[in-house]
Amino acid sequence: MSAFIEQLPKVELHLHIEGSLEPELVFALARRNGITLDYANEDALRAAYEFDDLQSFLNIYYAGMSVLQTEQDFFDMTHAYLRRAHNENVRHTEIFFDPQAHTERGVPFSAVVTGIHRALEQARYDWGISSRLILSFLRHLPEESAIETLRQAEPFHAWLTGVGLDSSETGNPPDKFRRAYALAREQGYRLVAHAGEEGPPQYIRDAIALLRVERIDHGVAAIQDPALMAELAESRMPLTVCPLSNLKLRVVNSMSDHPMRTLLQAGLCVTVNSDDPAYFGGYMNANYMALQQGLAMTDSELLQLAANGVEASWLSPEEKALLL
Ligand code: ES4
Ligand code: ZN
Repeated sequence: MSAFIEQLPKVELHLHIEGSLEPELVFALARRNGITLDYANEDALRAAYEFDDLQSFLNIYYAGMSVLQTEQDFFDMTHAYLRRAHNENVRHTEIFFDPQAHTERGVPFSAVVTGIHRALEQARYDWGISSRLILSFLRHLPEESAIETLRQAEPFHAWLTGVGLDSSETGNPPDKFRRAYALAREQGYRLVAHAGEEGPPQYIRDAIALLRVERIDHGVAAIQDPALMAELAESRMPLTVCPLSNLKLRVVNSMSDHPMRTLLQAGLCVTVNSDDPAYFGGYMNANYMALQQGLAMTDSELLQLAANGVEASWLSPEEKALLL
C-alpha cells in the first residue's frame, strides 16, 4: 500500500451504506435476527461475489441487506463503515441509503434513518468525520413509490441533505423520475443521480436537463460522447467515479482500460469513490491504488482527484478550506 495514498486526506461521495455490509456482519446480523441465509457461511457468501453486470450484483446486494431489521442493525453497519473510513483517513463522506429496499420488507423508515444518523453523529464526535446523508430512490420501482418515500422522509428532513437514484439503470431513464425530483427540489433537497454506468451518455444529459442534478454518480459513459465531455468539463459537473466497481461489474474490461485519466486530462471534475466496498474488493485506498497500478497514475494526479472530491462535496467553503 502506497504511503502517499494512505496519508492523503480523502472525501467519499459515492458510497451505498448497504454495500458496506461485510459477510461477517451479514452472518452476525442473521444470527441475531434468527434469519437463515441461502449461503452456508461467510466464505460461501464471499465466493458468490463474481458478477457479470450490474443486475447480477444487485440480486446479491438485496439478498445481503435482508438481514437488516432493527435500528441497532443500521447503526452497527454504519459504524463499521465509518471505522474503516477513519482508518483510511477519509475526512468526509456523503452516504446513500436505499429506504425502499427496507420499507418493502416491513422495516420502518424511522428505524433505518435513525440507526444510520446515530452512527454518523457518533463518528463526528469520536473521529471528527463529517458526513451528509442521501436518500436514494430505487429506479426499478414506480415513480409513485419514490414520491411515497419522500413523504415518509418528511419528519427526518433535517437529517437528509439530498436525494439520489440508483439500482437497474437500463430501461429506467431519468425521465421516469421527473416529478419526484421536482418535488424533492421544492422541498429543499440537493439532487444527484446515477447515470452513465451501464446506461448511455443520453442518460447523463437527461439527469442534468430533466432532473436538474448537481452531480452525476458514475458518468463514465461520457467517454463515448466528446461533446458531452466538453460540456461537463466546462461546467465542472462532478462525476463520482468508482474504479473497482466498474471493474467488478464489467463496465471496463481491465483497470488499464479505465477512462479516469482521459476524463481528468479533459478537465472534468472526476472523483474517486468505493460504491459498494464490501462487494467490489476494497474501500477508498484500494480504489486509489487500483488507479495507481492499473493506469500508472502519478501522485500529482491522485492529489488532483482528491482535491476534486473536496470541490464536489457539499461541505461549506470554510469546511473545504480546512481539508485542502
Ligand atoms: C449500485 Cl454500482 C450500483 N449501481 C446502481 N445502483 C446501485 N446500488 C448499489 N450499488
Ligand atoms: Zn452507486
